[in-house]
Amino acid sequence: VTLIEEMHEAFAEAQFELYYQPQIDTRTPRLVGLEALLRWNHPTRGLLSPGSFIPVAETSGFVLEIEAWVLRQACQQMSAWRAQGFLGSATVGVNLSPLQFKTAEFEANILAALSDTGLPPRCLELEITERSVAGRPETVARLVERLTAKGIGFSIDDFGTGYSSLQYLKKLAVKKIKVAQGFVSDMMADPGDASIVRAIISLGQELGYQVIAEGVESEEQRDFLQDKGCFLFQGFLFGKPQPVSALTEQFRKGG
Ligand code: G
Ligand code: G
Ligand code: NA
Repeated sequence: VTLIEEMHEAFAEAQFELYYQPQIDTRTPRLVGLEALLRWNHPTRGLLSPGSFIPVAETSGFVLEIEAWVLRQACQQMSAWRAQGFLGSATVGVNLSPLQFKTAEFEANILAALSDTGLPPRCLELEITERSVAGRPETVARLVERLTAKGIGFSIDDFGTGYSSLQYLKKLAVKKIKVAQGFVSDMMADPGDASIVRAIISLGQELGYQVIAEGVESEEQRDFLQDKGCFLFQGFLFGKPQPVSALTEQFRKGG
C-alpha cells in the first residue's frame, strides 16, 4: 500500500483530527486565537504530523480534499465553542496549501464553510505561506483582497523563510505576519537570528502589521520579544496543540 492509498483510507475511516494551539496577547492578557493543526491518528505508526504526509498529499491533488475537510472542521468547531459561550472574539487559524489557490472553487468553498457553520468571517484567519504567493502573486493578491473585504483575516506563516520578495508582500492585503519558529528557537544563542527577529518586528511595526512569534518556549524568549515590541505569542510556553476535548475542559474551567 502506498502512503496515498493509506491516506484515502484514513480519510474514509476518520483517522484525521484537528488539534488547536492557543495564541495569546500578553498585553491584555487574552486568548486571541487558536491555530488548527492537522494530525493523523495512524493505526500502527501513532500520531503523525502534517510534515510527514501533507507533502505527499500535495503531489496528487488529494491535499485539496484534506484541506476542504480541515477548513470545515475548524469552522464548525469554532462555531460550536462560540455557541457554548467560549472564546469571545478569538480567531481560528487555518493553514492553506498553495494548491488551493489554483482551484476555481477556492473562494466559494471558504464562503460556504463560513455560511454553513455560521462562523462570522472575522473569526477565521487563513494562514498562507510565501510558497503560495510565489509564481502567481497577482492572483493571490486579488483573492486575498476579495476575502479581506468580506471580513476574513490572513496571516503570512513562517515569515522570512520563503522566497517571495517584499515587493509582492507589500501588494498583499495581509496585515499579520508570523515569525518562523526557527528564528525564535535560535535567537537567544545566535546573534544573526536575533537581528532577523528584530528586523521582522520593526518591519511589521513600520508597515502596520500585527506580528506574532511562533515556537516561544521560554520566559527568556518571551521577554526578549516583548522588549522588541512583539506581544502576540504562540508556543509551548503558552500552550501546546491540544485535542478538542482537552481544550473544551479548559474553557469550562475558565482557563
Ligand atoms: O503541527 P506541526 O508542527 O506538526 O505542523 C507542521 C507543519 O504543518 C506546520 O508548518 C503547519 O503549518 C503545517 N500544518 C498544520 N496543519 C496543517 C493543515 O491543516 N494543512 C496544511 N497544509 N499544513 C498544516
Ligand atoms: O508553521 P506552523 O505555525 O504551522 O507550525 C506550528 C507547529 O509548531 C505545530 O506543529 C506545533 O506542534 C509546533 N510548535 C508549536 N509551538 C511550539 C514550540 O513552542 N516549540 C516547538 N518545538 N514546536 C512548537
Ligand atoms: Na501555520
